[in-house]
Amino acid sequence: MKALILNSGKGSRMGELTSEHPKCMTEISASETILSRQLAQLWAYGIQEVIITTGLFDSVLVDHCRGLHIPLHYTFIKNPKYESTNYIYSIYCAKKYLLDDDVLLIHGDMVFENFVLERLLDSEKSCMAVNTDMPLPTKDFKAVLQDGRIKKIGIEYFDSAVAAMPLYKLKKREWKIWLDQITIYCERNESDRNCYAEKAFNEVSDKCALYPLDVRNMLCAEIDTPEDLREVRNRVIEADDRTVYMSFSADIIHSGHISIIRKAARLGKLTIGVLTDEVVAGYKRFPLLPYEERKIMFENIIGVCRVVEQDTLSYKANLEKYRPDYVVHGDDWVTGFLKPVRDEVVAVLDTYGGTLVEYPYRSEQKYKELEKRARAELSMPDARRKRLRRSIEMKGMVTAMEAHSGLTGLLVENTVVYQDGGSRQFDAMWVSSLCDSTAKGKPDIELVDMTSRLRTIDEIMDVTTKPIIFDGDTGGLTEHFVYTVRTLERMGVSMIIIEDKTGLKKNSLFGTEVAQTQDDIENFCEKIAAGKRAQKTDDFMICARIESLILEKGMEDALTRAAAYVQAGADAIMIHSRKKDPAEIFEFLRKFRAVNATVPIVVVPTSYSTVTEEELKAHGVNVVIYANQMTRAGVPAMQNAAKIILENHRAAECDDICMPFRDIIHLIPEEV
Ligand code: SPV
Ligand code: MG
Repeated sequence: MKALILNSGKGSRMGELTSEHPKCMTEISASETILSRQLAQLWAYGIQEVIITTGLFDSVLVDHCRGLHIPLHYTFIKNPKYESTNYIYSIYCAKKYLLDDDVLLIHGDMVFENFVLERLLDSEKSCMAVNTDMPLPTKDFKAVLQDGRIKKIGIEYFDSAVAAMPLYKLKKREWKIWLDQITIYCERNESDRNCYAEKAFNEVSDKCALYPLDVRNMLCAEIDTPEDLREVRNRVIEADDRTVYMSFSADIIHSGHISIIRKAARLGKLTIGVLTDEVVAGYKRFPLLPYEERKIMFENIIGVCRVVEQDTLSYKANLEKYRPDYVVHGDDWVTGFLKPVRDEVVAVLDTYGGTLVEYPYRSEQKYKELEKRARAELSMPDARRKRLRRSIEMKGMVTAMEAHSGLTGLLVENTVVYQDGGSRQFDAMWVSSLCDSTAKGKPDIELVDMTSRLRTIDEIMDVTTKPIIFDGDTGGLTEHFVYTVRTLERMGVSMIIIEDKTGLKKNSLFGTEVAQTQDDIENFCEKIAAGKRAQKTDDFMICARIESLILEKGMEDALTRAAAYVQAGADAIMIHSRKKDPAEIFEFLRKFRAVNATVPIVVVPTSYSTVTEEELKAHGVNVVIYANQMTRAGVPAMQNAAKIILENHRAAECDDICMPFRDIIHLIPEEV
């Protein structure tokens, strides 16, 4: 793509202003002339070849260009007959430099904003800038439209016409047709060299497909008179004050981000909304870098004027606060889960006349690789282990879902719901003794040994990145427990929960229906303290689970134990209940929080399942564990499929309740 700028005219309507230099050297701001602005814009948009036709003040213009130190490649063509010819002849003089390439044809007195240039350059077709919002000018160009194409250009057309500006992008094919006609004009007789080049176009417009590009309220104007100059100067100030907003969750910056930031920055002063850690973790994955680091990273990218916090997936609050002229985004959100967010952006921009600019989304393999590496990093023991503590600090309350295999782990890892313009996913995984045992067809009585339990964890870790909370049953003998702590910590598990029971452990949901013995406080405290002494990092958490309510030992006992376990070094307390309503849990929370505001509290609302996360959070809960729903949902579904096949002597009848095989395959990520 070459740019052709026509500057042979004398600009006599400008009066004094063009007495010593050509019109294109008129200052439109303290630091810019019409020409210097055009050239800087061309350079910013990657154009390297510029052909400038000159006339009067030829050398002044050449010196001006050279003095700008913009590294463009210039060809200056002086129209020797600038006094007696029009720019049709200047184009003819430059013809040999204009063959076999797309051409951006610009009149030397055109002032436009970057977005106009960008839209011209992005156009797949040959086009001319028009303005359908502008009243038809009496003296300037109009374009006659027919079937969506431009049929005639001239100052004399008013019917079916729109205001048009001499700023064109001409694809090679159309340009050749027009240029050939210009050549015919200039070679046949002297008088045909003194008309607008558009006259030649009008004769070949049937063959030369030229489309209007509507610039509407954007700055795109010619300067013919001192009055035009005054108006354009004001509009330049306005255009240069335009603001742009983008939002980012990225923690690894790659060339795709830089490229879209560069494009956005050309449209105006760019503000970047960096999504908070909580939002990123909710809709994508846990960020490798915390918000503060990501903020600094974006602040240091050239073209970024300001970085602000965006604390929801929704842009609404920030758009209303900053009222950017443009919001820039990839076009990947036109469909999919971000569509509601996009729709809201469009609606908010509409309220004050802002514009959404979307660029084609580039999902290149190398970017996918980076994302895979980020996920691999999150799955590493050190990174994974510490993330539970960080998530609790960050969100106040986190949720964990049961997983007992690689597949259920993947479901907990990847299930996301999009709700009310936001998104939700589980923060962690719970490796339940009940479900791990059930998956192996064994009772939940500490029969499945630690080697097997660790194998389950390993299977889950192999395919996931989320933090793991391990159900350690009673923790076994203190002498054994210390080894379990070390092993789990080394593997990258974040928390072990041990319950204050002793002897043959039975599942808590049996309550007092079976014989169960609660450990004495002293013994259990010693186990906790030994575990804390054994661990090597500060990240790993030992949570003491209180069974007093399950075993109907009373609230006082539960609270006494909680205080003692915290004193012994427990990093968190789990309070369990098998009541249908959360009253006793709420009572415990109220009383415990009255004396201890900080130690995290874990709950397992299996029997009192109507309670909401919001209610639990309001009562001071920090971790909510959904302890067995994967297993309980899976078993009847599998049982049903087995029965249907037995009843029908074939599988067809159960196809409807089965996931298509294609979808099952997609659940499992493949290494490439
Ligand atoms: C488990 O999931 O194994 C638990 C929680 O320990 S509960 O089944 O409620 O006891
Ligand atoms: Mg258990």
